[in-house]
Amino acid sequence: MTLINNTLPEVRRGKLKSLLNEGKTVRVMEAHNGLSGIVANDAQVEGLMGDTQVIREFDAIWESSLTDSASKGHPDIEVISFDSRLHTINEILAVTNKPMIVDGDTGGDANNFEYMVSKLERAGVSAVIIEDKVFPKRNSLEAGMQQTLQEPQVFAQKIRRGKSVQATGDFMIIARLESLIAGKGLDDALERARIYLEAGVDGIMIHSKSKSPDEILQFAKSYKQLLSELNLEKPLVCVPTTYNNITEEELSAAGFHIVIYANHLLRSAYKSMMEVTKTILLNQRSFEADPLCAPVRDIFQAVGFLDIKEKDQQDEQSTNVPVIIPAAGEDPSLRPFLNGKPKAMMEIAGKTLLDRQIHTLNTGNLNDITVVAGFAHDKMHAEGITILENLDYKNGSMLHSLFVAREKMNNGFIMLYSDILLEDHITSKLLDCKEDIVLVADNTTQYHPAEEGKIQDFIISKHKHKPSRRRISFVYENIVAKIGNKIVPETATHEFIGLAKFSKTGAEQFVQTYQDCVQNYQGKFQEADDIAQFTFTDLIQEMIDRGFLVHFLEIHKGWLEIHREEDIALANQFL
Ligand code: SPV
Ligand code: MG
Repeated sequence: MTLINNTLPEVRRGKLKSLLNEGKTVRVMEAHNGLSGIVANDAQVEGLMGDTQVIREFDAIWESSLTDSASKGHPDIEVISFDSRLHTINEILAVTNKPMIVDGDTGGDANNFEYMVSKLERAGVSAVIIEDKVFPKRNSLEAGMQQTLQEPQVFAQKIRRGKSVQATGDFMIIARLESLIAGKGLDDALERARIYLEAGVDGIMIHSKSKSPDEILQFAKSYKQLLSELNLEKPLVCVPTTYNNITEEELSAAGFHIVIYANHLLRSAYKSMMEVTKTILLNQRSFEADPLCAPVRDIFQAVGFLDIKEKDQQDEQSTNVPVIIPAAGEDPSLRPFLNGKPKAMMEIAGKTLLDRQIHTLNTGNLNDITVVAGFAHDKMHAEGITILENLDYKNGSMLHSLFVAREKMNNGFIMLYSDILLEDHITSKLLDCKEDIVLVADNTTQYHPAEEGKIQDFIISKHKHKPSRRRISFVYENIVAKIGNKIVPETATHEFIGLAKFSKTGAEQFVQTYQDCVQNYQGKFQEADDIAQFTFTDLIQEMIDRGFLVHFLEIHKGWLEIHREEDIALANQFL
């Protein structure tokens, strides 16, 4: 259980009324257990409206009878006991802090309903909605289902009894009209609305299973008149499951105050579970299903396990992520300057390239550094690092050198190309990134043409930050869509600078994909003419193609690649 969202019943209960009093159209998402409660509670999109930062999220949680029953494998016919429902309700309340509206079905008889109101209010629930059908009700969405409505006066008495046991002014009892579901028409719905309002109900929900919103819009119009006739202000609720083309804005304009997305988390979870089970059955392993699943770490994050880990590790410096520098290849273009030494040993302003890299990494508390040497490996040296050897460096790419340090990848790692000089702030920004795979990417390519004759690892980002016609332009995650050195420079949004971070999960995904490619593929692979020479960027592209998320950390300058004679001059001057 995550304690982040924990709140007391008395703090939560009145939140729904407050939102309605503020004039907000309350957006509600269904939940059917603790985890879906966390999703409904915490889901957010961020954006900009003009210059103002906007966060959009759900305002409240719907504890649905359909999804609570279905998640227990039962039909929605009031066969799940109220105690069992209450157990789910408490499970969700324990890990959320937004107001909850409970689907009370018919509420049972008036005595049952009194207990329901009392227990829900005590738990911190903000509202219960009961429907005017006869117990045991049938779910409203299935066409051709026999639906029996309760006598309106009997239902009104149940409302009065519920209101009479309420202990605070915070709690709301909302009556749900099933006239349209039962084919009784608009007049019946309006007549019932009048009777329930006169009985003291706190709001009305009009339900419909029509594909078109016309009937509920018509009802909303008449409801406004009814309220002004009765001199009342009571919120109107809708559940746009079947008529889902209409927007919240349109519903709000029509007079609705609460919009409930009643079953979407359960339906999406079910669809995904079916897809994953079939994928595993077809492949007789789970590898192919992995991109369809959230990384275990995301679940850990959601339920607060990572907070526990952080607390457990408070005294430990978690910054000691291993760094692997593959430095085995020879760079023929710089041969005249190297005197037979590896490029990492080239002196720049009186210090070797490698020593400069080590200094930058140590400044960021990164002290576990492994260099993979190959060409002139006996000439590779530096204080306080591990040197491994890839003696077969001529027959593979830098990726194969990286995998010589496979042992260092187990708990996550950073990879740094051996010919990159960095400003210190870049590594600390990278360490702050929480995503599983993060490449550091320079956006200078968007402003300057690519340099003639230089091989560059280009990136095309998934979201191009194009000016949008929407009123709110959303802040997109930095996700890599394409990577490689054969990308047409004009289409690139960024350049990969040769620095990347992998979390434990990211490293597992990276290693598994590498091993699968090496074992099962032959010939041309991504941009490589032969899988034997496939590169780091080829492997990253393969992971993207398989559905893994690769993020990038955007930077603008602050790094230098030593690849040509003029780079050395520039670095000497710079340092
Ligand atoms: C529920 O979510 O359980 C509801 C809404 O009552 S509906 O399924 O549309 O009847
Ligand atoms: Mg229901």
